[in-house]
Amino acid sequence: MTIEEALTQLGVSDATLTAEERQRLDEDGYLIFPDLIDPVWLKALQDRFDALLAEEGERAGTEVHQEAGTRRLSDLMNKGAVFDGCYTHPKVLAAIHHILQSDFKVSAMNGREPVQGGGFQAWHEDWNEAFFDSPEQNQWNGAYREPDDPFYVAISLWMLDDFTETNGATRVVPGSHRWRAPQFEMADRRADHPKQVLLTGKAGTVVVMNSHLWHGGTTNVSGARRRVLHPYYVARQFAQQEDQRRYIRRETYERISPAARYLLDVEGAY
Ligand SMILES: O=C(O)CCC(=O)C(=O)O
Repeated sequence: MTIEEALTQLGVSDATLTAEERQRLDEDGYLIFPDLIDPVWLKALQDRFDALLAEEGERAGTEVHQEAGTRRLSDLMNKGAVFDGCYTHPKVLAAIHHILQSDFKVSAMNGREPVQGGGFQAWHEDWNEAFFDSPEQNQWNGAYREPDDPFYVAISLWMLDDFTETNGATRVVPGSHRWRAPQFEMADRRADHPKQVLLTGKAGTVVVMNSHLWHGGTTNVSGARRRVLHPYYVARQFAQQEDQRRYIRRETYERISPAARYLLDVEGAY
């Protein structure tokens, strides 16, 4: 299978995105789809999110990582058929393909919920620069990326609650996917940026974002719930954040389509 065949089988065509939507991705580095999740599916996603938090307790999120001040979930592709339509959604996939312009796979699918007073993150992009402070130290995934290099990572943010001014909505700097990483440009990566935008939206909204865009969670001041799912993608030649072949369960493998198996890079696992 090729990525083009997988995308076609999952319902992506040249008409899936409008010219205006492609332009937003190119210029701003992100695209907002309001009401992408219908109310029945939204409720099912919320309920499963909460059931997993209750069931997994202290170990929730450990397949990838835990983060102080937040509740996190990981390995969601193996934790309910209700999540199958998230990482395989045609609009999301069309946008991810437009960003990456190459063969790609799912890197991980995590959940994140900042608790009251928590959730703040320094400006980062989701590449090696997120974790190391100098190009010499950048070893994660083996490729230091210059601004003119291809894009390697892209993510979608599935809002399961309203994202508001006060409950820890994600902030972004439009256009910054074409810049060097924030630690090379900002003295204080916790500071406000003059061009920053807060991604507010109603529950059911999905944002697709070039993960080289400067972004970060903000503090949940109000304490209102702010659950999000993060289906996250990487250019196919690189390692996944969560090794899908290691985690894929037989029941998941048997449930999902050949195209979804290709996206997870687990073909032939069973
Ligand atoms: O959930 C968010 O607001 C963004 C999370 C994020 O950027 C991260 O965990 O790296």
